[in-house]
Amino acid sequence: MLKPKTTATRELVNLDGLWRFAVDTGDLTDPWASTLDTTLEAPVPSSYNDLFTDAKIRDHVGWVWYQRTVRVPRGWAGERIVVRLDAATHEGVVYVDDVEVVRHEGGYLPFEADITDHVTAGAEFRLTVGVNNVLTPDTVPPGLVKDLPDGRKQQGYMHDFYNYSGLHRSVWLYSAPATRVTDVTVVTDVEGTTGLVRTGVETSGEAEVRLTLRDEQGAVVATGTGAEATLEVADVRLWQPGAAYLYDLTVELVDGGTVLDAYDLHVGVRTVEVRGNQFLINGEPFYFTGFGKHEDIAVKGKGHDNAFLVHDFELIDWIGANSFRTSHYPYAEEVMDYADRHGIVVIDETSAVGLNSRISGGIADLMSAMGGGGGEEGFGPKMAEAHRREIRELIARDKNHPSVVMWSIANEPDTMAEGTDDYFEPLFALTRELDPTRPVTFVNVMMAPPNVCRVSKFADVICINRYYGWYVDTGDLATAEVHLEAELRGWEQMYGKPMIMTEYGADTIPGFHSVWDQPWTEEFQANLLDMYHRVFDRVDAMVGEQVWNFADFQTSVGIFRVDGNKKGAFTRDRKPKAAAHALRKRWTALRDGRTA
Ligand code: BDP
Repeated sequence: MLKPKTTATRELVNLDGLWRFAVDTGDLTDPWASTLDTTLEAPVPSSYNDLFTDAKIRDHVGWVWYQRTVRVPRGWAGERIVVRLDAATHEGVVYVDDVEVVRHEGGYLPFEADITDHVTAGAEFRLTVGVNNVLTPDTVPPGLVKDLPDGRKQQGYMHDFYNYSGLHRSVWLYSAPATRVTDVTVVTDVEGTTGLVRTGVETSGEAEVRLTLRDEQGAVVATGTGAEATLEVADVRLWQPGAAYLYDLTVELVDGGTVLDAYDLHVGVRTVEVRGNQFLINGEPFYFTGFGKHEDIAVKGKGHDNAFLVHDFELIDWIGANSFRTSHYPYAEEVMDYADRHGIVVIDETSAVGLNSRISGGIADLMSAMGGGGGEEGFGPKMAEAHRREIRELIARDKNHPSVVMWSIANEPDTMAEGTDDYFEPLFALTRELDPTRPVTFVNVMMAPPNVCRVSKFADVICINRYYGWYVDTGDLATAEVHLEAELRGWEQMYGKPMIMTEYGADTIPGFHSVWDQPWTEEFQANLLDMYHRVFDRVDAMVGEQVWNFADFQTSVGIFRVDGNKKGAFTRDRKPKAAAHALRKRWTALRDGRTA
């Protein structure tokens, strides 16, 4: 799915700002049919949960409504007019005046509707968006709504981050010609010093496809024609981790000398390959350093914020990291574009998190209460359908990002139970069919070691999350070290594939200190990470380390969490803990080819 852009033939209006906002407690009839009866306003983009002081809004389960008036630019007569939402978490419905124009499930991926027939250039219309935050046994991620005795509803879920809701990303109105580019797929390869840029272009009508590739100075380096083409770039400059280089591809639809539509996109020429127990980028072994992240900040929750975007990438650079995983859902497209421009490598993950009934007592109870899909009985057909949709839409959105080097189709699902291999095998096949160029993985949970996990055999790279020294062997780093090394060697022997530790870490309260290995102290976090690094350095198949987490983040309440998860190397407001300085020492040395 193409990102909306201003081009020679397309115009774009951003609809962010303060919208009228109302919580649907059952007393609203057709909230789209007239001006919302409310005094509340909510910013877009932002989660709504932490904006207001009213707990009923924060904990609301169900629909909320956003509304604003939009004027269609008067110059758009004769153009197709499209409304595009970058995300509505978890389900969105859009009305133009009284007409429903699109409905979409999945909280972290974009959707749009052609509204040309419902609006007039130069005139205003009422844009109303409903957002539903309910998670059920059939949604991805799954959850369960409980009816409490006092009549309230409570959303339960299995994942360890707060169920922030709302319009988390931008809303756009754009114009495009009737005959237009509807999709572009770019796959790159390298032969000697020549870069190959293979393009596939889909259109909404008949027209000649013309392609022009320019370098960063604007010089044309290759041209081509046709729906399928291969552009050859002599003396190609590769997109490299830490040294991004982006060419500009312009796709034009031409009819008798007239340019009907033009669409521009960045192209990074690079290759990705798994060979033996190595992960190769541009034919060179690559070692991932970095984090599992979250989209999570104070007040805005999961609302996209460009200041935090820039600051987070600055801190990633400061600490010497080269990568992150979009744990546990697709991130805003601005993030992916920024990673492309700055040479940061991304493991791109779907929102399939919490497909596991076995983590912690409360969660197991919740899941057994759920029954059916996602529960102990296995992963139901409706969940599989939602999961397939998540994979399809993620790849459709992110396939052209050079920063994305691998797809992760789930985080810590149950892969121990019978039938989980039957559930996952077709999902791996689907991912490979949609994108034969990138390795595919999922992230394995601690309860499914090598001889137990039924799904790792499908993965190109073994990605595991381990908490030796924290959830097990708590505070005993010597024992943790023995257990960790034994397990890694088990994986290495059984699979012979490259391995990435996609999560390891310890909750840490900044300002807590000790001379002993005391969990929750800054020293303990640093010592625990250090112990993992010693082990990684001894195991050949290790190709990466991503600490859990980049920063502290909000979770649902529970006795395991103190105002959220505190495993960040940085606090929620991005102040470094002692571990951040220790990581910086190791990762800048690795980056610069020194020993720490
Ligand atoms: C893993 C999950 C992650 C949690 C982390 C933790 O993948 O989302 O936040 O553990 O417990 O199970 O901190």
